[in-house]
Amino acid sequence: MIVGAGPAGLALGNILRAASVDCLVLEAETRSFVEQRPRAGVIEEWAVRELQRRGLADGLLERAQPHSECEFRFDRQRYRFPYAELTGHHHYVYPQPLLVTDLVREYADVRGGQIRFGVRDVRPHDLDSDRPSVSYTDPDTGERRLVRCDFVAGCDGARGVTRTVLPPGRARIARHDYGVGWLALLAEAPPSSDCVVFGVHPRGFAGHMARSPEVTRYYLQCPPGDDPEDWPHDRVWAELQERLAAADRPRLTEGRLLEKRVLDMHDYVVEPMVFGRLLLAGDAAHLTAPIAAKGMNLALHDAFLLGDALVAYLTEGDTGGLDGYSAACLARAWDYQEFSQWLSEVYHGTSSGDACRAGTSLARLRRLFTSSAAAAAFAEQYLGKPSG
Ligand code: RFL
Repeated sequence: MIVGAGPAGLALGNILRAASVDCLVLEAETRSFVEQRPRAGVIEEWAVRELQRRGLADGLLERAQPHSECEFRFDRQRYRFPYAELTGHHHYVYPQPLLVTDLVREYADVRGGQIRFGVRDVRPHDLDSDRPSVSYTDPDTGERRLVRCDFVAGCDGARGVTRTVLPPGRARIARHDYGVGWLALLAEAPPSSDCVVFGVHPRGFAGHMARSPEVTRYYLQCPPGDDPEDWPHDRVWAELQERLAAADRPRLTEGRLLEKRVLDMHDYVVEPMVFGRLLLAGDAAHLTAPIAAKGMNLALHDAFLLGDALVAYLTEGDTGGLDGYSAACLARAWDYQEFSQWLSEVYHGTSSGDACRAGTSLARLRRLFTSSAAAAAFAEQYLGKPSG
């Protein structure tokens, strides 16, 4: 049983179906909602290769743009960082709704996986037994249904139910608050640069990320808890123009704002990720603020490991993958969180109001362009670790 049809749950379902393992995905939202929910865009190359190896990357490879550089802007100057030249690897930009659409279609329409959309009040039961179950309210009849299974995969994201049923004392939830907010914007405007741009500015961080030839994601640092309504169109574009300004570049191409929400930047990690027959994966187990664009990549990493581990156990009785699942996922989750916290200081230090933080965060940034060792280390973490 898989709770949640995001990248983690759907990648997992596809891996199980490829091995003819029966599974049911329960999703609280409708199919069209999950296929349109805008979120991530940056996928690491190792994740693309893993999706490809599992027959899940046809749409992505056809439509995603490979990226090879990013750009930092500060003091109205531009600093290109050629990570592909340093590592031989790329980032791919493929909007999360497109990936989710591909994964739903492959799971439900091609591999014959069962999926119920719009379910209510999902409740896992008997997780400490060999035969757990999940109950839910059927959206068509309003009746409660109970499904028994071998395992429950909790892939229901940051606001899901599976993490909340952990008995007290069985899990440690570590949390880190960055003390900043990001206004996450989607603009109906073509990208204004051929690569991802990070604006490090005394007024706060700003980011530019292409999503498609017509749509661009922007971020503006703001106080946590800010009301998106306090950010009307003109104010948003004035701040973006200021924080992303570069002396040798034209102004950003402006456009209608399609999405505007404030994210309070925080991370958490649940340790361990396994409780009896409940296996957490993706944002349900660890949230990484989108500072380093890592969350969906981690969700896919968990799904690959969990899928292989469940297939090995259910088809051959091999417990090795399941035994090592939590530790292997947590090692990468912590590694990515450390990078996210490091990068956060680069982005937010200059606007912290603390002269020491401002000075050291700019020193961090300059080091990337003056030390080949620092550049190589950054490129490796920015692109993420290959699988394994
Ligand atoms: P998801 O995608 O949240 O999917 C969970 C699914 O579970 C459903 N659900 C339930 N279903 C049944 N019963 C319940 N009680 C349920 N409760 C919830 C939900 O409806 C949903 O369909 O989790 P998953 O699969 O773990 O995937 C995680 C990623 O979605 C997330 O980490 C990324 O979006 C984070 N992220 C980024 N990650 C990257 O790797 N690269 C990026 O460029 C990137 N950009 C971003 C991001 C996240 C953002 N936001 C909105 C926080 C940009 C933004 C703005």
